Amino acid sequence: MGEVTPIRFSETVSARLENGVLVVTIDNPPVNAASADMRSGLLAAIRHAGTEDAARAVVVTGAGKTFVGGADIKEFGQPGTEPILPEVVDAIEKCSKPVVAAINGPALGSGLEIALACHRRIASDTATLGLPEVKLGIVPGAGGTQRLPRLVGVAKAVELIAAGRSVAAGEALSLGIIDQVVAGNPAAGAVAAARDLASQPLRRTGELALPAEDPQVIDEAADKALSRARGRAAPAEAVRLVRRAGERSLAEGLADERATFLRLRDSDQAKALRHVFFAERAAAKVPGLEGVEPRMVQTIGVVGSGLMGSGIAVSALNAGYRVIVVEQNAEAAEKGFDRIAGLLDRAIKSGRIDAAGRAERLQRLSVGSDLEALAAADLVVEAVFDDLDVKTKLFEKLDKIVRPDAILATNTSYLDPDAIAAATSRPERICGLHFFSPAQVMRLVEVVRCAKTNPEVLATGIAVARRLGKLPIVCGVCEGFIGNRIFSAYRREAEFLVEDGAWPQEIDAAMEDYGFAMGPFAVFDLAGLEIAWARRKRQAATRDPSQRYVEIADRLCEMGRFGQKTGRGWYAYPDGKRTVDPEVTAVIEACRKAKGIAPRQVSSGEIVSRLLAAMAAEGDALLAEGIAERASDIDLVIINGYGFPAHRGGPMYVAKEGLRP
Ligand code: T1G
Repeated sequence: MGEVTPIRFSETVSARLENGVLVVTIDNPPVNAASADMRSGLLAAIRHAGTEDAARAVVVTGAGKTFVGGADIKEFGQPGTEPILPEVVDAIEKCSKPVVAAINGPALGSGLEIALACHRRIASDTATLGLPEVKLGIVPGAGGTQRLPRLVGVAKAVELIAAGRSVAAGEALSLGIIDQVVAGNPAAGAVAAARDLASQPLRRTGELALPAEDPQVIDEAADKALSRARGRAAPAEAVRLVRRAGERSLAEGLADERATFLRLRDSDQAKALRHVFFAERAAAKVPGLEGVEPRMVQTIGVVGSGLMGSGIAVSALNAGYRVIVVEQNAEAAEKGFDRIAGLLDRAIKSGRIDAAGRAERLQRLSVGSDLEALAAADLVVEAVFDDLDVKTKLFEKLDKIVRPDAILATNTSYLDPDAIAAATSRPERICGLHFFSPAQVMRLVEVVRCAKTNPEVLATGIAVARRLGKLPIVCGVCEGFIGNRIFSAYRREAEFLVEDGAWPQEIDAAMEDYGFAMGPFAVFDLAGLEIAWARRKRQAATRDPSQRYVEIADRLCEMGRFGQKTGRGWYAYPDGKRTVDPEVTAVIEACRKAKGIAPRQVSSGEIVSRLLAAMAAEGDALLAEGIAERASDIDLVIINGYGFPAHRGGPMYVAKEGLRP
C-alpha cells in the first residue's frame, strides 16, 4: 500500500493519496446529498488534484452505503449558494487527470450527474443509478439530460429521464451508463483503473457524439413518455431537452437545461411533489414505535386466493418470502395456484421477471386447502370474503394453529378489526394490512393499529409492507379507515353535484383534467356499485333523516346496474367503451324532479373545488378522531390508493396552501 495522507476540503469532503491516486470521499450522512458544503468540497478536491503533482488520477466515492443520493432537497426552497453543481460537474469533466467514479451505492440525480462527468464509472453490484428529478417536478440540473443520451442514446434517455426510472447496476452496465460492475466496494478497483487511465486519452462524456438511432424509435419513446405525463410539466421538458441534445452544442444544451431546471424548481408542481417526498419520509416515523424492533418474518401465509389473496401472494413472492396460500378446498386451491402462476406469466410478458425468476418464485410457494399448513407462518394475511362472521370464525381457528408469536393480519376494508381480534385469545397480535387492488401493483397499504395491537406487531406489519415495496400508512380503527372514509365523502359530494345539475361525464372530465387518472363515476363503475349500496342499506335505519341523501345510485342498483362488470352502471359499456346512457340521464332527471331541484350549470372549477373540499373536511375529521396521525399521511393515502395527482400534493395540502383548481 502507498502513502495515506488525509486532506480535508470541507466538512463533508476529504481525500487521501493512495498509490498516486487522490481518493476523494463524500461523507454527508444520511445520503451524501450534494449540499453547498459538499459541492464546495468536491470542487476544491478536483482543483487540488489538477495542480498536485503527486496525484496522477482521482477516484470519487461515497462514505457509507450511498454514493450520492442527489441534490439536497431541503435546500430547494432557499436562495442558491455557490458553487452550483454544474460548475463542479464541469470541473470534473474538464480535469486534466482521469477521474473515476467508484459508485458504492445509489447514485441518483446529482449523484449520477457527477458520475456521468467522470471519465470512467465502476459500480458495486448493489448500486442503483437514475435521474429521478421528474418525480420532484423538475428536470436534472447539472447535465443529466445532455450527458446520459451521449451514453445510451436519445430514445433510452427519454424513457429513463421522463419516467425518473432508476436502474440496477447490471442494467446500467448493459445500457452503457457504467463501464464495470464489481461485487462489494468498488473503491479498490477504481484506484487501479484510475492509475491505468493516467497514460491514456480521457473519454469525456460531454464530448461524445450521440449514437446513431432510428428517428422513429425516438418518436415512439417520446410519445410514450408524454402520454404518461398527464398534466405534469417536468416529463415534457425532459423529453424536449433530451431530444435536442443531438441538435446543438453541449454548452447550449446545458444552458437550456439549467434555465428549465430553475424555472420548474419554483413551480407549484415541484413544491407539491417536494411535499409528497417529505410526507413519505414523515410517514415512516410512527409515534410509539421509537426503538421497537420488528419481528423476523420469513414465511407469509395468505388465506384466500381470490383477486386480493393472489395479488398479495405474488407481492410476497416478489419480495423473496416463502408463501403458504390456503383455500377452502382442493378445487379452489388449484384455481388459486393458476391465478398466481398467471400473474407471474404476465410479469414475464412485461419483462419484469424471466422464466428462471418464475420458477424460483414457484419453489417458494405452496398452495393447499389445509389451514394447519399455516403453523409454519410467521405472519398470516387473511384475504377472504368481507363478512364479519366468516372472518371471526377463521381467526378463531388461526389463533389455535399458528405459533404464539406469529402475527395475524386482516385485509378487511370495512369491517371492525377489533371485533375480529376479540375472537382470538391474543388480540395483541392482530393488526390490519389493508391492501389495494391489484395488490401486486398498488403501492399503498393501510396498516391498521387496533385497540390492542402490540407495538412490535405493528412495527412488523410496517416492515413487511415496506419489504413488499409498498408504502405503509398507519391508521386507527374506523369504518373504511383513512382511504375509504375519504372516498365515501368524495362519493357523497359527487352525487350532490349530480343532483345539483352537473352530469357524471362533466364531473369525470373536470377531475380528469385536474389530473386524476379516472373521474369518480368511472371509478365507481370500475369498482362496482354494490358494496356501497349494501353499506347504505346497512346504515339506512340509523341515518339522520335531515341529512341530504341522494337516491340516484340506489335506483341504478335496483335496475341491476352494478358497474362495468355488468356492462352498465353510471355509464353503459357497449364494446367495453365508456358511453353516456340515456337511461341514466332519465333516472337522474327523475330524481332531481322528485326532490324539486331545478338543475343548474355547475362549472368545472366548482366541481373540483367542492370535491377537494369534501375530501379535506373528512380528512380533518379523521385527524380530530385520531385515526390519521398527520395530514400528510392522508395525502399519501389518497395519492397512492385513489389516483389523486401527486403533482397537486393531495387534498390536505391543497386546502392548507389555499390552492385553486
Ligand atoms: N435531499 C435531502 N434529504 C434527503 C435526500 C435528498 N436528496 N434523499 C434522502 N434524504 C433524507 C430523507 O429525507 C431521510 O431523512 C434520510 O435522507 C434517509 O432517506 C441538480 C435537481 C438515496 C435511495 O430524488 O431515493 O439531484 O427522514 O429513508 O432508504 O439534477 O433517500 O431520516 O430525516 O429514503 O437509505 C434527486 C431521493 C434530487 C433521491 C436512500 N434525488 N432519495 O434511501 O433512506 S434532485 C432523489 C432516495 C437532483 C440535480 C437535482 C433515497 C435513497 P430523515 P431514506 P434510504
